[in-house]
Amino acid sequence: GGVKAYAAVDLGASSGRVMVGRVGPGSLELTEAHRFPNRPVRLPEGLRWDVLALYAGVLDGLRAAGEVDSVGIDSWAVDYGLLDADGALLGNPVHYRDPRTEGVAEQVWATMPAAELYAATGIQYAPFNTLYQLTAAHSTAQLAAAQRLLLIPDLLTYWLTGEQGTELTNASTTQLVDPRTRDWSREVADRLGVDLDLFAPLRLPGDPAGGLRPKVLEETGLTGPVPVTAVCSHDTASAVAAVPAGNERFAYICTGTWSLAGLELDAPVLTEESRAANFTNELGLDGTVRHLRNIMGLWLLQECLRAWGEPGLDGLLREAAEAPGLRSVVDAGDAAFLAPGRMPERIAAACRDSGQPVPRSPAETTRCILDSLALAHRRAVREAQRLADHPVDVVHIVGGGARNALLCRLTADACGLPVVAGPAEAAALGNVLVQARAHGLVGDRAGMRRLVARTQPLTRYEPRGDAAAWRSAEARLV
Ligand code: LFR
Repeated sequence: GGVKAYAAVDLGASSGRVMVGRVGPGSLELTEAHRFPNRPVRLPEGLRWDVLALYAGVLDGLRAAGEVDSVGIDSWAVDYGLLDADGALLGNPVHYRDPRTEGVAEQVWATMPAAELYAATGIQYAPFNTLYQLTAAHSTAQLAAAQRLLLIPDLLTYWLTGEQGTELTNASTTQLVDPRTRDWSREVADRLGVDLDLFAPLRLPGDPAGGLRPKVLEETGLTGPVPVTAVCSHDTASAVAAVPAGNERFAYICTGTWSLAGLELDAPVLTEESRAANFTNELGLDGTVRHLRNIMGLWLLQECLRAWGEPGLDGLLREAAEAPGLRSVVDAGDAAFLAPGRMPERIAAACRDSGQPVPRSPAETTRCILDSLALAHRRAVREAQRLADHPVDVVHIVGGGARNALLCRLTADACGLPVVAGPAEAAALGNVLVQARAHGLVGDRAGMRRLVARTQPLTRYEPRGDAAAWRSAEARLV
């Protein structure tokens, strides 16, 4: 008795899913109701998200999920849709990998230097931060016609419920929020000419976000009322909320298209050193801060697989595990790998340019990518501890990469720390748990984490002592 069902909509850069989490006293069970591709589209005007296909996927997923007690939505960060005065969407949301932001940051910094921007927002430089996207869009007809800006999860929530809001964890990735006040930074907006009236009022994870509209109930076959609950709508915030850590001495790596590696803190680290090391301070559940670095992540491998005609991953990983380790490494934090296309060639070029052997086969390239990711994980985990003066005893790997045993083992070796891998569906679990907590079913953050640790399968990897090899590989990159 007392078991409730929550639908978690979790949208990633390459696929979306609707999961159903069943939560009872001491129990937590996650099943997949529906999964659908997220295929960006190249239009003459640039790279766009097919957000109507995503919305259709959400509706299909809710129909497949059946009766639930609430719905929550999370997705990747920074991107948005614009609405006109009638509340209609103006064009397809621009993909964060669209090149429109090239060179824009320099323009912004001429008005507000990067150091001041970091001191005000705590957000690391990335070309795709919403702030730079809005600057790139400055004189477009679309922005001139826009009355409202909704971040992707807020846009889908609006279509489901008719209600508009801006969820805080995702809002922090716009680079327009002050992480100390957890409110908009008027200073940044005013100096850089961003109209904050574009944004709907802020809401917090756990806040009510309306109910499914009658037409949505009809389309999904659900019986109302079905409330929608604001969750940590930034997928990384949801994933960190579900990290099964037993105390605060942990680092996490959220692996998927990206690797987001860092710490959960009570307050932002806004030092110049932290900025220079390109660490961000994104807002999380209950006023926490994610002090982390964005690393290119499994995007490097996904793009290679696409170039190789999608060979089976399992066979490739088996061969990569046999290939010689740390032969060549590339800087997996380098924004040069951001754009899609020709990834095997770009990795080969990076090896050649740094005087290292060029990988000769898909297995060797795969090994080079995973060694490079592990090395980037090592650097991020070590630097975060130093910058935040916050020691860690264990590294938690969550997200899709938790299923990649070779990546987890190499990360344990590289960090010289035990790695606890899982859950792979951390974002969906964090989404479910915030809904469950809003409805009084689970306790505080520590209680949520205990529930994940007790109910989800986890794998532990002990580090093997080849620290010198990783140190010398690291030296090759600087
Ligand atoms: C991960 C993620 C990262 C963000 C990137 C772009 O899915 O949300 O946290 O930096 O996508 O939005």
